This record gives sequence, structure tokens and C-alpha cells, in this order.
Amino acid sequence: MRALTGKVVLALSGLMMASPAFAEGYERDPAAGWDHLWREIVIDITVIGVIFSVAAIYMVWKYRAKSDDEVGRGPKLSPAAALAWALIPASIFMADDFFLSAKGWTLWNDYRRIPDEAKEIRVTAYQWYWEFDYGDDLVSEELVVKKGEPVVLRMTSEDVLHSLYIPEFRVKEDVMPGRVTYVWFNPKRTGEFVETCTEYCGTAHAEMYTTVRVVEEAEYEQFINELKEEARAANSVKSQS
Ligand SMILES: [Cu+2]
Repeated sequence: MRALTGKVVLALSGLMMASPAFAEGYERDPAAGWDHLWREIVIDITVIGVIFSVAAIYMVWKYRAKSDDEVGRGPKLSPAAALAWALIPASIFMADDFFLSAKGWTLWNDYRRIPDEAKEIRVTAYQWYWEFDYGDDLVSEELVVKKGEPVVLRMTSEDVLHSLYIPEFRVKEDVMPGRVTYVWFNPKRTGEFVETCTEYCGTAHAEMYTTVRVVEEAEYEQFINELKEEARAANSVKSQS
């Protein structure tokens, strides 16, 4: 009985440590997955490219024409051998393609699955700026998020088509009038990053960028308090007039 109790306690504490609330921050991170997949693709195409280039150069050299009245001297292959030479390398290529596609598809689904813990920020795009709504009428033109807390941006446009792009978090999604689209990301390190529009939206499209600040919790609270102060000041001006 005591052994059983011990096991249950161990299993429970393991579960608690594994749950996001007890870890250092939220764990799932599609951005890291995209980077990993990208490196894998680059390595694969490099290896395949080098092997096939070396083989091609070798055969061009080996079977070259050695006198003016020759047109090269390729080996005579049986139909079965010719077919095998075409199909076997192609199958190796295709197997790798399917493998990488399957990984990409899995990652895409992860990229679209919003964590339950995600902090929601509503985004409105205008010609030519972004507005971030943190809830309770707290609005800013700067995106500030807490390190280690996943964020979901619910986005729409008040005028034309825009597209939100944050290279650091590997997220990009169209932002359209009359529709709400989303991206989510997991900011794992503090710093200042670029958020910009990647859909041509008129004269000042090139100026439609802003900063994403990933900050520690205390700094985040301070930012929210400043927004509250601004909102209060704006309201008192309104009520006086
Ligand atoms: Cu734009």
C-alpha cells in the first residue's frame, strides 16, 4: 500500500511539473519547429544536390565523346535497368519529400492550434498603423507581451487588406475588413522586435510597422498601468468637456 501511495505521489508530482503552470514558461513553440524543419530541408536538399551533381559530372566526363566522329559512349542499358535508374533515385527523393511534407503538416496544425492559456490581444489595422487592444479599453499602437506567456492576436481591418508579419515569431497572416483572422506565438526571450505589414495597402504601406516588446512580468504590469492612467486621463478630459 505504501509503495502504491509513493507511486501515485510521484506520478502526480510528475504531472504537476509537466503542466505549463509549473514549468518556466509555456513550452509549445511552432517558431522553433519551423526553424528546425527549415534546417532539415536545407541539409536534405544540399546532400541530395551534391550527390546528384557529383554523379552527373562524373558520368558526363566518363561517357564523353573522345573523338570528333563520336556523340558520346553511354552504356547500353536493358529497359528494366533504365527504368530502375530513373525510378530508384526518384523514389528516394519522393520519400524524403513526403517525410518533410508530413512534418510540415503536423507543424502547421500545431501553428493553428491556439493554447488555452494564451493571452488574447485584439488587433485592428488601419491605413497606415496598427492598434492593439489589451481588453478593458486599454489600447496602444505598440505590441507589448510578457515573456513565457503565449499570445493570440485576433485581427481585423477597418479599411483595406493588410497582413501582419512578425519575423521573430515566424508568424504572418492576412488582415481583412469584415473578417477576424488570428496568429499565436510563444515569446521566449525578452527584446524588441519588428512587426510590419506585408500586404501592399496604399501610399504609406512602407511606414506601417511598429515594435513588439517582449518584457518580464513586472515591466508588463507597468505598461498596463500606464495604459490605465492614459485611459483615465482621457476619460476625465471627456467628462469635463
Ligand atoms: Cu500594408
